[in-house]
Amino acid sequence: MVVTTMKIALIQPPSGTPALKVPPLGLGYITAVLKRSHIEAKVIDLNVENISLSTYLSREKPEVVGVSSIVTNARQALEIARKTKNILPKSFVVLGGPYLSMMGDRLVTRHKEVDATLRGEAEFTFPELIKRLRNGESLDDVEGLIFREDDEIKSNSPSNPIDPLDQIPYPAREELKMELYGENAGSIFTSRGCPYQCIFCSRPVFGRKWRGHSPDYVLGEIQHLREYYGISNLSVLDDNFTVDSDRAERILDGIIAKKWKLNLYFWNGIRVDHMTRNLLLKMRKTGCTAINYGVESVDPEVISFIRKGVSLDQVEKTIRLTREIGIRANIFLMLGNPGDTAKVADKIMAFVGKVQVDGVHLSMATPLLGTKFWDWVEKNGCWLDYDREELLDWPIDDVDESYPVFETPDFTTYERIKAYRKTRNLLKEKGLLI
Ligand code: B12
Ligand code: SF4
Repeated sequence: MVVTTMKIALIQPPSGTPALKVPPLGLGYITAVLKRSHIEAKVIDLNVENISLSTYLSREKPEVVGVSSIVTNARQALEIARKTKNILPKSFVVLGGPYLSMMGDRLVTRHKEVDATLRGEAEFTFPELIKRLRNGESLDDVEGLIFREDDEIKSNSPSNPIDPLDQIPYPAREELKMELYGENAGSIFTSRGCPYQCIFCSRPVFGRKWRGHSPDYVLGEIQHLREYYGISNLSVLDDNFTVDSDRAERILDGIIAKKWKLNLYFWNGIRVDHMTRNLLLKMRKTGCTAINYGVESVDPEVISFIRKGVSLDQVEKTIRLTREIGIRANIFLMLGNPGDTAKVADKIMAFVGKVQVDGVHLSMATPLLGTKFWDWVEKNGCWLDYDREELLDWPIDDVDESYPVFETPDFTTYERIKAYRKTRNLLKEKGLLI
C-alpha cells in the first residue's frame, strides 16, 4: 500500500471502568521522536477526551492510524481499527503496545481491519515505518513489524531494546491534554525493563534487559514537569526503579540538592530486597509519601513457586523500616497463584494483622500469554470458558467483580471467587484496600 501524504493519528483506546487517566507516555515518546524529524502526529486519548472518533476520522482523514493497546482495552483497540477501516478504507491501521506485542502474528492473521502490528519499543521503528509508507518502500525490514502483503502475513525480526535510553527525547507532553490527568499528570519513566524472573510477569515491550536514564536526564525531565505543568505529584512508573541503586541514589540526591518539594510516589512496585535504610531516608527527604511493594503472596511456598526471589522475612523487615522512616508501605498481592488454596484469604488477613501495612492492592491472578504462569495453567489447571486465542475477555483483575479464568483441583472456581471477595471485604473493613 502506498501512502503519499502523511497525516498521522495516534489513539489511546478507552479502557472502560475504572477509567484510566494516565498520560499515554508511549504515544508521547513516539510523537516526540517524530517531531524531531518534523513529522506531526495528532494524539487522541479517548480516556480523557470527549470527542467523536467517527467525526474526527471523517473530517481529518488521517492516512495512518496507530492504536495503542494493553490487554484490558484490546477489544476497544480492535473496534477503533474496524471503525477506521469503515470510514477510511485506504488508511494504514497499525496497532502497537503491550497487548499485541505478546500476541505474535495472530492479530494480523485474524483481523483484516489491522494492516500491521508493531511489536516492542517503537520510538525508532514507527518513524521508520512512516518513512517507508511515505516513500512507497518495502516494509520487509522494518523491525518488529508484522504486516499483510497480498494476503500473505509477513513477520519481521523483532526490534532491539533501545540502549542507551537517553537517546530518546522526553515524551511530547505538549501534544497531550495534560490538564486532564489530575494527580497522575506527573507520571514518569526513569528506566525500562526488569531482569527478574517472576513467572506471572509479562514484559512484552521493555523486556528483561534493564536500562536506566542517566540522573541528569531524569532531573531535567522533572524540572520540565515542574516548570511547564506545575507538577508536584511525581509518580514513578518504572518496572524496577532500584536495579542500579547507585543511579537511584544519585537521582534522589539531585532532587534533594535542588530542594524541590515533590510528592514522590513509587507506584508501580518496588522490590523489598532492593531497599536499604539509606535509600529510604533519601526517598523520605525528597518528599516520598508512599511506596508500593511488589510482594504478590504472603505464603513462602507460593513466593518461591512464582520465583519472586524474596523471603517473607525481607518483606516484613522492609515494611517495618519504611513505616518507621515515615513513608506509607503498600503492598501488591495476587490471589490464585500456583500453590494457593482456599486458605489464602485467612493467610492474607493473618499477615496484615501481624505486619502493619498501610494498604493492599489485591488482584485475581490471571495469566498473560507468553508467561511461565500461562504454561503452568496449561499443564496443571483447567481453563474456564475463556477466549484464550485473543484474550479479549481478560478480566480487570483488581476490582470486586473480577473472576478467575482457570481453576485447579485444589482451588476451584467457586473457592477462588469466594476467597477473593472475602479478602477484599475484610481489607475494606480495615480500610486497607487500595
Ligand atoms: C501506567 C500503567 C497502567 C496505568 C494506565 C495504563 C494506560 N494508560 O494504558 C493503570 C494503573 C491504570 C494500569 C492498569 C492496569 N494495567 Co498497567 N501498566 C502501566 C505501566 C506501568 C506503564 C504503561 C506505560 O506508560 N508505559 C510506558 C510506555 C513508554 O510504554 P508503552 O505504553 O508500552 O509504549 C511503547 C510501546 O508499547 C509502543 N507503543 C505503545 N503504543 C503504541 C501505539 C502504536 C501505534 C505503536 C506503533 C507503538 C506503540 O511504543 C511505545 C514506546 O516504545 C505498564 C508497565 C510497562 N512497563 O509498560 C503496565 C502494563 C501496561 N499494565 C498491565 C496490566 C496487566 C494492567 C492491569 C490489567 C493490571 C490490573 N491489576 O488490573 C490494569 C488494567 C486496568 C484497566 N482498567 O484496564 C500490563 C499489560 C500486559 C499486556 N501484555 O497487555 C503491563 C505491561 C504491566 C505488566 N508488566 O504486566 N496500568
Ligand atoms: S514482577 Fe516486578 S520484579 Fe518481577 S519480573 Fe516483573 S517487573 Fe521484575
